[in-house]
Amino acid sequence: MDFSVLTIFPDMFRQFWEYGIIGKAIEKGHISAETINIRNFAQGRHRVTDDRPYGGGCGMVMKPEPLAGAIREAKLRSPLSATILLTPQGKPFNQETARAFAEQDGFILVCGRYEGVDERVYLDFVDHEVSIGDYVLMGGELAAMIVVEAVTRLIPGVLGGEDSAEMDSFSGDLLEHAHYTRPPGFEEKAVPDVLLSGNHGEIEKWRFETSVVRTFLKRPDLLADRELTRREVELLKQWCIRIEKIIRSQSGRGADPPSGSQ
Ligand code: 6GU
Repeated sequence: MDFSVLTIFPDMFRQFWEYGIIGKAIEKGHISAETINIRNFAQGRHRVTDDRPYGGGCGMVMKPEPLAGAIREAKLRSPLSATILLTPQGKPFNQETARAFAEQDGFILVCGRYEGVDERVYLDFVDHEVSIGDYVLMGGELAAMIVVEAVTRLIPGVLGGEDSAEMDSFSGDLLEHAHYTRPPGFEEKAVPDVLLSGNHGEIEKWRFETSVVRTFLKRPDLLADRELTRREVELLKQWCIRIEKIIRSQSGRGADPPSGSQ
């Protein structure tokens, strides 16, 4: 997988490419990474990369020539890579996108800055627009790092444990189960007995249960948006029965709200 990042702030990526698992992935040849400075493709003594918008208004626009030059250079080096513009107007990036991206040859990640890039670059040089969420950043650099991380960890061999990527939050459309490590007691809170029991069947059951319940409590939308497995439905039913029992045993209790309140 080849990543080329096009940015006017290449220094932001220096540490990023060296850091932890990304650094190892480069060392082991799972990914290649290069940062191309858009400014190197700008003209004139000052190598200006932005200009005022036609039609007026505030903010600046990224000039088309330096961007086009940088993209052409990146494409020469990695002809099979798709060109992605990081922008809040893009398609929302999620785990499904990350999985699809992990199957590709490579990406040229164009980091926009200022109010945006000249429309002609977008029309002629960009294959996909990607956003990392519904909020506005000052540029695409952090978004590009997020895409690189999410995709790289899915490439076979990048993570240590064979199944560590598979077991993560979202891989199975459920949030991950609760985790504990030593010490067994921490500030009066103990590790659940089942995890110390050595009973792998019971541990798996407990993990599945915490996984489904957490998903229900924290991200009910993840359950509502897909077909549940029989096991998941069964588990939620059991919880419903338990909750109903509590409600029934308590229904005679509790003060009525004051009259007039909603
Ligand atoms: Cl990809 N870029 C910028 N500038 N802002 C964003 C974004 C990207 N995704 C969400 N907000």
